[in-house]
Amino acid sequence: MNLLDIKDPQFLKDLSFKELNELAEEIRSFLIENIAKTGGHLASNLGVVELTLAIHRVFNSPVDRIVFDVGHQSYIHKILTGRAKDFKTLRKFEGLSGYQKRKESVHDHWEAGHSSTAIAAISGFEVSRKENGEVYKNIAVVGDGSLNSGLSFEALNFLGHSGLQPIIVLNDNDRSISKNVGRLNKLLNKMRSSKFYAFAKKSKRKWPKFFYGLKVRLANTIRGFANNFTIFDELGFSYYGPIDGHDIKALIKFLEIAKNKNKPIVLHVVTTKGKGYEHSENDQFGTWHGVKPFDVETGKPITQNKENMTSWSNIISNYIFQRAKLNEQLKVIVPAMIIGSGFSEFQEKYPEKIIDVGICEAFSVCFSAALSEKYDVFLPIYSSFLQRAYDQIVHDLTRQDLKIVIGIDRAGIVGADGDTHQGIYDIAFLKHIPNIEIIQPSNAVEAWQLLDYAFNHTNHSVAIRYSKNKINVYQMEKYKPIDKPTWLSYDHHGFVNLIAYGDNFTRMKKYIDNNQLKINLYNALFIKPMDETVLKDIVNSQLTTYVLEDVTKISGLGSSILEFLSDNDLKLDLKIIGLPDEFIDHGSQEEIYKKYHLDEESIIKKILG
Ligand SMILES: Cc1ncc(C[n+]2csc(CCOP(=O)(O)OP(=O)(O)O)c2C)c(N)n1
Repeated sequence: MNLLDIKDPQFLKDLSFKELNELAEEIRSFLIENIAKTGGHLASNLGVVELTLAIHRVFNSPVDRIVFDVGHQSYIHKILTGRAKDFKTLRKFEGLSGYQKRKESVHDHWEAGHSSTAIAAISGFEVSRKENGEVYKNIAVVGDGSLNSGLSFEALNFLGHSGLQPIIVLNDNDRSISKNVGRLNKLLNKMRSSKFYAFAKKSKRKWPKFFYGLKVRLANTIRGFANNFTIFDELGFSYYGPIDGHDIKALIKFLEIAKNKNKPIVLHVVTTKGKGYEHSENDQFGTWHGVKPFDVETGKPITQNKENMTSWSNIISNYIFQRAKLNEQLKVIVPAMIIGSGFSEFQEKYPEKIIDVGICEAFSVCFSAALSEKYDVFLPIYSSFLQRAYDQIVHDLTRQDLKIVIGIDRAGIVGADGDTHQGIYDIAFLKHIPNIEIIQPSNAVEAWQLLDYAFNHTNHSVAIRYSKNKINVYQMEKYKPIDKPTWLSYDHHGFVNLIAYGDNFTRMKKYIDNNQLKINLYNALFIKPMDETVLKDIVNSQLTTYVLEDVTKISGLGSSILEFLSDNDLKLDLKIIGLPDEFIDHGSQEEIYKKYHLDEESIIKKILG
């Protein structure tokens, strides 16, 4: 069938099991072919093809509400709800989002991008459904990795005693991005290999629906007598599973049982992440979770890394690697992003010095704060995921003036993941908290200088920001120790000043140098505290001064300078160039910069007129 012709999932009701299986294979080929061109979350989607088909066969979307946790595995749902034709634009500027999006379709009732919100979301839907006397089903599809988070557990705790009828489909592939971690994972492993799974598999024989339901109930009762209740039973759910997540027939049977129950249900579905494409199915590390465009034959990325360029994450993890060689008391705490944060090699070399806590950002900060009593702690975490841990930064870390170094990765505009992942709020939500410093290098040498500062020259916690961009490894600069808040100045005999930090400083310096523009430049290595000596020089110059930042303009470095002027009764013609008070959609960094006039040409036009 032509997937591009699909308008809505109704047609699935008329397909035979054979046709459903054929459709599953067509969808797999479509996903591989398209994601090879656009990039995207390949492995997670290949794992839920049959599951998504079965859900849409049994339930009636959009009346029934299907919420995919994170939403990164909702591509099949998009295909079945009439969006296959837009896949060429997946994750591109003004194109199809990589997650569920309400403005895209009436079949998307909830939006995410961060994990572990789906069960909480359907909790809200369930209460309003019940109180408004409506008849429909709320289904949350949640991965085993996302189940680890406190937010998922808070929702399970609520729903289990609520008298509501949510259906939670636990998509258990034994993986988060990398190998899943923790005791819950062990528990699921045990359940996955239990006899009950064999029962589900054996049940391929034709059973009338009534007998089938009876058989399941009987098995559950026996399980209860044997005192073999699962954690979900204990939490107040009726648990069914494990179910073979690639057996459409078994899935449909169990989903129908779930649909007809008026109780909270957990369906434990076992899937293979990356199923049906050799490279992703055999992936042991998680490199196929989210991919850049690749060659379908070889599995190799289409664009190779430029020579001498590497990611900021690698620069930072390399420093920590060197530090670990000398420091017995170093611990790296990672909330589920070992690969993305550049710590795979570190984990191989120093397994005892690194702890992956799973998708538990709030826990990671509280835990690190307590560890800091005896250890030097480095906590790499993406800017947008750190949002989850705001209270732990205030309440547990800085209020007690404990010291860790937080590596804020993916700071600034991140591109294809869009509004849920933009790293544009961390300065705003950190800078007003006492006892934490915020720094950002603009090249590899500064990264080492600033990390040395963070570990050796301050007693407070430090957040070091770095972006998703690639940078030059061998930028030849002399290492100069930094032992206090420092801004670097570049006097170009200009009639105007520009203050920037991080990659924005680097690109503007390059542009200004190449075009020999008369703009004095300042590299604000410290966003908080600021270098007040250089700042006073800037005020004394009385030249119009621009501050450039690719974060929200509200409460960035620019507004700190305005506060400094106000506190010290100083006057300066200061203008802030940054992002407006709105969520920033997906698109390449260049496209987003252009849209918000943050590209080099627009900035210079603004400054020089
Ligand atoms: C709060 C938060 N932290 C980290 C991530 C990054 N992330 C996206 S998907 C994912 C793994 C999810 O694993 P699982 O729920 O098992 O889904 P799977 O992809 O294996 O189907 C992670 C860590 C995120 N989206 N949100």
